[in-house]
Amino acid sequence: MKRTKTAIEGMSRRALFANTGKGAVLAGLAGAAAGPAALLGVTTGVATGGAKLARASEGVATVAPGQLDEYYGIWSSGQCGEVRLFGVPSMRELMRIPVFNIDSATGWGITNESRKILTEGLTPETKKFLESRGGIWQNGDAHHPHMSFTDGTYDGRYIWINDKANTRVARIRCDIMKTDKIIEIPNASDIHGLRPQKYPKTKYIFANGEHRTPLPNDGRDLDKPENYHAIFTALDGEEMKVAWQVIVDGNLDNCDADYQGRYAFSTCYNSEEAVNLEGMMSKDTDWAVIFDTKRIEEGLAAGDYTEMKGVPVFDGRHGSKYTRYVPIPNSPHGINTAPDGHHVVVNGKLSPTVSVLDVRKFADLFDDKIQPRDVVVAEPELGLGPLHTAFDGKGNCFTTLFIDSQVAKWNIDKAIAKFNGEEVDPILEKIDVHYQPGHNHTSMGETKDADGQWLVSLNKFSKDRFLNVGPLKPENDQLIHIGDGGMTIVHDGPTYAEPHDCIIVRADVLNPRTNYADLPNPPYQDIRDLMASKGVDYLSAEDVIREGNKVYVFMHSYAPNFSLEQFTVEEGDEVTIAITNIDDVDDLTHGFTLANYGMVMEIPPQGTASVTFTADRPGVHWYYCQWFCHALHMEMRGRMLVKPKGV
Ligand code: K7E
Ligand code: CUA
Repeated sequence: MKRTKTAIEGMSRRALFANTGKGAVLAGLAGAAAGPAALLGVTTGVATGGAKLARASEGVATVAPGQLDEYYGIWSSGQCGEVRLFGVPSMRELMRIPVFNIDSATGWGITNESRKILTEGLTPETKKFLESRGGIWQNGDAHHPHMSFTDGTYDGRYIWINDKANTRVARIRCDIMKTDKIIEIPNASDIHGLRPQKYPKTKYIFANGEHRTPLPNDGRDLDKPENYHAIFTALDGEEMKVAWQVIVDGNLDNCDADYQGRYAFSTCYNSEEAVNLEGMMSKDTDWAVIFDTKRIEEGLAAGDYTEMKGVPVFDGRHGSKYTRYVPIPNSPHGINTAPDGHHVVVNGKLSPTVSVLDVRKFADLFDDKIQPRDVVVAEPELGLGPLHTAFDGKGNCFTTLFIDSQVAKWNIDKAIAKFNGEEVDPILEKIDVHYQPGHNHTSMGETKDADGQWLVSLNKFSKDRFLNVGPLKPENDQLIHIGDGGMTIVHDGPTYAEPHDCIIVRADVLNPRTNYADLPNPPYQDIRDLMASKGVDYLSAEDVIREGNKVYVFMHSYAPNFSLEQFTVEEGDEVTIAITNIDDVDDLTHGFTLANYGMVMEIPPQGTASVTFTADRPGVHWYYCQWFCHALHMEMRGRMLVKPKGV
């Protein structure tokens, strides 16, 4: 294959050095071959004398074909409603996990198993609302994917993610990398910020209800914004049930938790409680609100709450013993706990500052021994539009500056020293990113195991960075090396709408299965139970069972065959088709697509999948396998014959 010369290839070594701004780009890295940097094979001709690594300003970095990445990147997808798995540092997209979206490949939203997950956690009101709308939400807006913790670091069990569009929280089980639970959060309106408890083992998932609405939102107080409220939710991540909620002042934005297992905290904007832009920006300060989970649990035991839609709801507005409000300059957005376990960075958004809180002062604040602003230990000015902060585990922070299109690297200790009057500049370095960054993430950076290797900047705009694809452009996720020697962009990664957030997890933390054999709590338990109740063995099924106007079609598949080449039903029958994939070869997924009936499912190795529909179209309908599985994959098909009524 002909290889195109990259820009760097055509550049002399000297020019490359000169181009980087930091003379040390290649120097100092030759010894790094043993670290993750060694994976950075380079597609350019710029050799680095034995070391496999080259870092060049906006260079090309790949993990060589056949080599595995050192980290999983777990990406949200915004209004696409799914989760995506990336390899880091290659930035290869590895997989997509349907969550709140309808997925044409796997039949998510179409199969019985996925529809159960998509419907069972909805409130009765929403179920009723959706009755005439297909029964499930057709969209979601997934922002914040976060993994379960044990002792302050990822434990590889679950990923939770919010749906801002339809007020839900979903959970992905990491053994099969599929969504297994979705619940709607009652009383709240639009879940935005989401974080799991970090210590000792994730129990609560904290979820911010962003928008303020009347409580209950049933038509009362329509135009009385003074009666609107935002609500904070703690849900039990294991049970996937709401544990308790807290009504707060202002709009809740993002949240995080401490490393001690006691406090959670959220940024609040719109302390003005206005309903338009002008009103929301009229004051100079908003706040961070701190929740004391221990006090709340005591309040729960003491019955100090109101029950709303079956959930204990606490009043956490100003003056409550369950919360404290820390004034923060204008409209803070991201809130991030540092791996040192003590510092929390609140990102100013409309203020050029970030505010650093010290969790060790929170107990005194709740005991009213100090004032709210006394928990602020630093407030460095970083640049325009600070949105989110990531950490290297060495006391340094990386804050995205949306308006400046930069990432600022700064040091917490220096920021504290400056706050205490010393003449120091906490800013260590700034780098241009392309363009307008939102979230950013470091490798393991949201855990106590932050390793300071990689930073991903999720940029909202790509503008001219890629071939023009029309008015709608991709976002641009840039990979930045942050080891010793300064920050260097090594990869541009276009992404489709709109990954707000990601986490970067060491590969050894996740160990997904390769098939569904003997899977605990399988999603197909219901359909296998149903088969068993009719005396059918799912492994050898080739049965058509009629019960009144219900028809059950049970098959198994093995490349390149379905066990039934055809079956006949009558117009108007309610048909359930269930298929078990008995192939036990790695990576051998079958599919089932029923043409012109809108039915599709993924049939995973040694798993079972099912769909139910009404056969209201007479005629011959081919079904086929949509996953390339065999040289005779095209031939893997059969016919559903639908007899017209009365024939
Ligand atoms: Cu877009 Cu985390 Cu929803 Cu910030 S959030 S940018
Ligand atoms: Cu089975 Cu294609």
